[in-house]
Amino acid sequence: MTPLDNLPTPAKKSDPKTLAVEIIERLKHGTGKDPKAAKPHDWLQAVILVVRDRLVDHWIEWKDESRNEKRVYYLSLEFLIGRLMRDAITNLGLEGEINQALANIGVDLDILRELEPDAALGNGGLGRLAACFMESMASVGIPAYGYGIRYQHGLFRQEIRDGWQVELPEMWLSHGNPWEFERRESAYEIGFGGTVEPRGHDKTGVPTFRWKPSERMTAAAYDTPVVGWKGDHVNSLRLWSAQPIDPILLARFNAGDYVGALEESNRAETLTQVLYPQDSHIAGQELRLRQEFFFSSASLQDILRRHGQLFHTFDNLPEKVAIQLNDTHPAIAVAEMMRLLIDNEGYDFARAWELTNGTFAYTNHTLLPEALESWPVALIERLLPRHMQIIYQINAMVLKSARKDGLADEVISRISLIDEGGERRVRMGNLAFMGSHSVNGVSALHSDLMKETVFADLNAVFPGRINNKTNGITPRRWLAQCNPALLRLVQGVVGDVDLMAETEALTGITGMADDAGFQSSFEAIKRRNKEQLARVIQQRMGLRVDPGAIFDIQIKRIHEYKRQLLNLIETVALYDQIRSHPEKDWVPRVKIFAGKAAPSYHTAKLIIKLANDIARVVNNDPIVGDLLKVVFLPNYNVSLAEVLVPAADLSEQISTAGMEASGTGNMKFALNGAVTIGTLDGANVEIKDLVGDENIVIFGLTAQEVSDRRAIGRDPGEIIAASPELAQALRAIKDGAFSADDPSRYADLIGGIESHDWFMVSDDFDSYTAAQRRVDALWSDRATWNRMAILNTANVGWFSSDRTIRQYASDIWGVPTK
Ligand code: 26V
Repeated sequence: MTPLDNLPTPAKKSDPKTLAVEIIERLKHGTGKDPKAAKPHDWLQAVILVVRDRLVDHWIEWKDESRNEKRVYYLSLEFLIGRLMRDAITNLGLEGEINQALANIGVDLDILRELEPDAALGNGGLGRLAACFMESMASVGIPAYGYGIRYQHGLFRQEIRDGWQVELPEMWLSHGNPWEFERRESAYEIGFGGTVEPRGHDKTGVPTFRWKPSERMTAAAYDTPVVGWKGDHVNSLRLWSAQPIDPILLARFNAGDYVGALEESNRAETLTQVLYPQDSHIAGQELRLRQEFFFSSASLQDILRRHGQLFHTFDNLPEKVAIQLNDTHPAIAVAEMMRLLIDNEGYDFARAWELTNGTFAYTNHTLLPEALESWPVALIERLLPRHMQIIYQINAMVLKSARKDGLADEVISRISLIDEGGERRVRMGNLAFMGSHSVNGVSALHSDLMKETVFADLNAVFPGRINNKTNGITPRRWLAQCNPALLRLVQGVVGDVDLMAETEALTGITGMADDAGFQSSFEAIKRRNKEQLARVIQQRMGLRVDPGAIFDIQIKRIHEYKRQLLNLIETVALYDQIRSHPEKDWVPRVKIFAGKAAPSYHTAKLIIKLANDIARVVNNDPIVGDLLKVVFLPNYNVSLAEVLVPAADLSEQISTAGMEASGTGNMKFALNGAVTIGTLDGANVEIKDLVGDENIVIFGLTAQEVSDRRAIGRDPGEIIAASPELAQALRAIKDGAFSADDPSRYADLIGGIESHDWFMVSDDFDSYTAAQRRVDALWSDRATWNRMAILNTANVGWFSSDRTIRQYASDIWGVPTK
């Protein structure tokens, strides 16, 4: 009992009047502003601080309550969290009260919302998944920490100038960040370089070592509270920022070397300056490896410190700690954990390996060979010499046992941690795999392909280690917040069930799928969401689109395997046909695209230019009018997705089969009543199983057919010759019909399709256009379309990330959920 235990800590009241008084109070005393002169940004700051106060009470309580329970640590280089205010307000159930409070003061919450910066600390699917998981872990009551990097600059801001992508720095911290708490007490030293020195021998006579880094810096913690549904549990997202140990090297300063005195300081701060914007290609920069080690080491030191304080031993680490690696980006943590246990805690190698392996689990998010991480042995040796030693030792142990089991030399060389073909490199996927007791894929198809392709050999050596955890999305953000009218409508039907906690109860609307009244309400909500999007398009692009048309949306990173090009070529073919027969009874469409291209990915940037070129020509053609419009919305991010997803009629999920690990946008669209046009790839397969064949439009080659065709080899020229529509569209693009200012702009892009077409655009083209015409026919019968849309919403509650997290909790982490 301390004197503090007797202090009353009354929970804060949250009626509109109290809230209004506190908001004004915060404005005055927290930001030093006169309410009469306050700007919207000041009000935003004040509202966030008041909401945050309410979170903090739950946060402290929850930390205390879950002290001795097993904790989950989610290590990810990306957390694409977007805006946080609405999340906190809905999950605390304060929406009505805050609205009322602000109305009394004469401030509009919707205006404030738009001012909150969108935290883009991630590239795409992998980062957004980490954000949904954080929210779900809090919602199902798992004591969890997310660990990542507090980038000064998140993913670049995209502008479109003359149709080309231009990258500008993203400045999410420029107005400060009211959500975070700097934890000065949680700072750790991180080393790089230097030497490994022998120290002596352990009890059994094994030599011991100590790493003496030549370069050192500090990792400083910043915590953001993550509140779960209903506000019962609040977890932490802990992001690390690099800081110099000595801000100024005094000796050099005094010697007159003012710039040199700051060298170390600048070097440290550079480390967490910026998120790497590639999501599909390893460029192999040293700074990236430094980021990976920096945040892995800081996180592990933090985890071990907390564990040591509670239990005074690490013998029980796997019983109390689960560490999930989000892809291989934190894979170096496997070697760092070994170093900390052996060099700092005195464990022998075998026991340290047991503890490490029992604690770690690894999620793979892509099979693309160019995205599989590996680092030159020479680089790791220079930056992390002790870790390189440990990696060799792990490798020796695993390969020795594989040899004993009679594995062939080719197999041994494929599972080795060292890739010996050319410059020697460390395979981070293999390190993560060996160091983990569980390795999972993110959709049923992807997990099967893992076993058949990249991890086939490791799967044979460690049978049963690979498992599947199909991705999910949080229904709080992706239904309640982005589409409150739809939630109200379905809630009215399912009655007294908490759809945000039991999202599968959405099946309760199945019986209404053919009900004319329900259909018309459902359609009316979609219509209003489309009108809202039309306003955004009007404001940002100065383009008027007809909300009565099919809103056909493809939003995701721009990548050849995602095949925005297939969609664009089909758009050209359709345009051509409308022009030839404008009198026919066409179904009006608005084709909407958004997404960023990696700055160094030239083909992806050219695809953006093509979309804009096609848009310019099509949108200004009076023959076509409202029958077809093409829109490329700049600067796709989480906030824009929240407007686009509820406004879609048709969801484009058209990757080359076998290449999209899961997709999560596909789930968001289906939940909001869009029909999917898609290939049998990633989680599309599971969407089809849930909604039924008649409520999804599937086309194209299967993953098996794609791999067979690639093995046999085929001539895209022949395929194109057999499809007059495709040939005509390709010719138009290639000959400059959309690029009169530079007629040969697309010659190479189209040439690539004609010659090798790795992503099988031509193979799937006819099947895709036929599927699009099926969509037209289905749309023309409104009752049929509405039925399909309703049955999508009804049947995809299973994709709640609460379900995914419960599966991780029971199958991998061994932690209870509520
Ligand atoms: C790779 C790299 C390479 C170095 C620079 C930065 C960087 C960032 C990310 C990646 C890996 C990208 C993998 C990825 O995002 N996979 C996506 O994961 C989603 C969530 O599981 C899944 O839905 C998508 O299908 C999958 O493409």
